[in-house]
Amino acid sequence: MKKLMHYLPAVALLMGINHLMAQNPIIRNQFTADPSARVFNGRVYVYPSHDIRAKEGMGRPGWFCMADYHVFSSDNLTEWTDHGVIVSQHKVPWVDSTSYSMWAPDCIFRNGKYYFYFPANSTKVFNGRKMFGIGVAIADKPEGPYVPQPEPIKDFTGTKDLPGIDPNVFIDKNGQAYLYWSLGNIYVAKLKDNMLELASEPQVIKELPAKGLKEGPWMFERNGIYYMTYPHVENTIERLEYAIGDNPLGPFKFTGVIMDESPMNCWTNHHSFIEYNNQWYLFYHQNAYSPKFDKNRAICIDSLFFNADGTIRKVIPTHRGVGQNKALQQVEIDRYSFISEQGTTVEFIDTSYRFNGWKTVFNKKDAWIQYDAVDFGNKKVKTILVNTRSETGGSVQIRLGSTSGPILTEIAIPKTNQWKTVTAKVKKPLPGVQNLVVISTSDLPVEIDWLSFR
Ligand code: FUB
Repeated sequence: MKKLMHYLPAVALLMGINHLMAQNPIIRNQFTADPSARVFNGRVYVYPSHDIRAKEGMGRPGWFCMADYHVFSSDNLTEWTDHGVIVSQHKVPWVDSTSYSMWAPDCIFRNGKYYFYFPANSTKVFNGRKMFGIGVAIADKPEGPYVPQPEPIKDFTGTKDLPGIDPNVFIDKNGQAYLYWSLGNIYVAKLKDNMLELASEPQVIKELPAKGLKEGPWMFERNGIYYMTYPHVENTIERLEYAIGDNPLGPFKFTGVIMDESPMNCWTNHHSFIEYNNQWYLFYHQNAYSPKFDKNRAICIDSLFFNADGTIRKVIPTHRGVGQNKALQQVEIDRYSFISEQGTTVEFIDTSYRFNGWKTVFNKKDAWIQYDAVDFGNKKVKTILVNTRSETGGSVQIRLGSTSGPILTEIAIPKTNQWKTVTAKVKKPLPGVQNLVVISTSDLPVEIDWLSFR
């Protein structure tokens, strides 16, 4: 069974099935990091880095290891399509194809073309270290195929490669494009209309906190305010901060923290913002599938809100993430909205293959977990399916809305060492979008992987 689960993603890809369900993390069959999200033609596209497990001979041991980029898209932020590899270190002429250094990218649309910007090590040296250059690959469609330019972006003299990582491109309302990047600090320069050459001398964005690494810039404009947002090491690891100004080149004023340091101690964070269907979202990463090695990360989304004065309300990372979960699909309650203080834990199903996800473990009577926004549509469901395991047997109750909401069903969980899908009748037909609460009704330990409705 375990072996089969290992191969399922590969089998699915071979069969052309590459739709991924999601809460947080949103991509659940591979490591992803540094999400740059864009809305193109009414659809959300995410261009992340692609962390992989390093093996002998693959770059620097114990460090980031990235050989290529995938792009993912969705129209509901819940179901994601993996469009596969769009750029690989083996197919860009200037990239050192042994470096596994394809770090945080970005993509932007201009004059009928999609420009994908990515940093990677070239074979050159800068300040005594392997040099990071910034490349561009161009496509007619957001998902590619992308054709890499033969050379990385040059500096303003046009003679030397521009050193830098974490490119981010912003096009202002007047059509002027700007390239932001980092190299300890954050830099900006105007781009020519061809999107491939600098149109101004690079300048450092000086007004950001002087101490501590700053990287991963993401610029956006809202209601005339220009937001320079970036991860910064204020203490020991990165947190997301922002500064505002009234011009893409600044000056900016440090304004606040968007997201605190990772509760999982992931040293990096890296983010982007989109507004989609009248809601703002923050894309970021954590090390959810790799708690002990924070160079294997996983991208997440949470909703983001502005105050009336344009300041950003701090975003608390959640498991539930965003979007509705269709009731006929699997509802992974371990990606909960709320959880009881005692008696409920969330654990990996298989620590030797963490992409199998998590399970909810109830150990106490009245322990509960709440999962919000399950969409029943017009379907009058009659049955609930619960994928469960319990060495003792036990029982759970499903309620609507809250721990004291109407009881939908009570389920006897049989004694079983193996995962088993148990079914029960649902008492009331459920229209629309509902919040579900699962409550243990005995002190006997019960594990639940997912539930679903028919
Ligand atoms: O993913 C590699 C590097 O880690 C990125 O370029 C940085 O922004 C940080 O997330």
